Amino acid sequence: MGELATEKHVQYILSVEKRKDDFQSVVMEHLRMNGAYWGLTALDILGKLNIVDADEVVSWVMSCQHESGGFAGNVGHDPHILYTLSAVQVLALFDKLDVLDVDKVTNYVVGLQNEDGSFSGDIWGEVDSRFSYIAILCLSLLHQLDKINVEKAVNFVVSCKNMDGGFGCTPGGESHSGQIFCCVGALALTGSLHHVDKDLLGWWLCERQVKSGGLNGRPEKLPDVCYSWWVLSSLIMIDRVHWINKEKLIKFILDCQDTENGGISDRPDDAVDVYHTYFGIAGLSLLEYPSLKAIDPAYALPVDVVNRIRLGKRHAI
Ligand code: GRG
Ligand code: ZN
Repeated sequence: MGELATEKHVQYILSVEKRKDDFQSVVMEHLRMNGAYWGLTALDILGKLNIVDADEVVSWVMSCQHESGGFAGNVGHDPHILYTLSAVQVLALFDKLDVLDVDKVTNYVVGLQNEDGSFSGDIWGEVDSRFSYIAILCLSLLHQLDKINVEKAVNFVVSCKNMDGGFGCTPGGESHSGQIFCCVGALALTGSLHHVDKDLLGWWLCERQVKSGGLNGRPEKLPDVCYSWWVLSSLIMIDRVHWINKEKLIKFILDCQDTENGGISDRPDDAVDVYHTYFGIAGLSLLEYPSLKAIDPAYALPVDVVNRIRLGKRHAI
């Protein structure tokens, strides 16, 4: 089995950050805040975050904030809860949460909660269990979870649960590993995992492993490196990760590397991108691959960053 091409991946991530005019960057321009979270968290797991100029990143992040308190995917774009979480996560990586006007960001997130406890993604109102997770994580990182109606938020997430043990994007929506991650994460962060049938969901999730060792997102679908995050983190949160074959999954992820130019793709021999590079490295971290920082499955941030934030709260009290 090959090894993780750490140095190549570091160079690849740095090159993606710098390239502003190629096709992928143009298409991804509105997602740049997400890209920053993926790339920078990957670098941190690899132990290489210090290569990046923190002040430059922090000032770019802050230039994406709106009057409403929410953050956009890039300068001049509209705010969305997705990018607001990525902005908070990036600041957390650099230990720079203190540059935030916490009340302003909190008010933006609080304002997106609906009467039934669900969350909209922005002023246009689309509702999705993804946004419940994002709101809960964002406020947890800011120690402001008590500002929303947590009980109603949890009830909405539970209402997205299906007979197969999985979760969908809204009540009645088909179970999908990405939504399962969000719902299980939201329940973990609010101390509500008793709502999950761990054996039933664990069974559904471990059936996502296919012959090649990779994981798919739903029955009958192709395996994809990003599910090494969505599925694996969910299995860890419900304590059933020993139900999959870890060695085979490690091999699948390593087989998706571009060992010449760096980066990881969704499947062996496909083109690499920063999203799959991050989720491949994060997946390997969850699998306890050597020399990687541990990542927290619910916060989707390195464990040392999460501990620093938790400790900060204890000092504040
Ligand atoms: C902080 C890690 C983190 C996440 C923030 C945005 C978000 C919260 C979660 C997204 C969860 C999600 C829905 C992930 C799935 C993404 C994905 C690969 C969708 C593809 O779905 P299909 O149907 O592909 O196109 P399949 O694999 O089913 O064929
Ligand atoms: Zn994918």
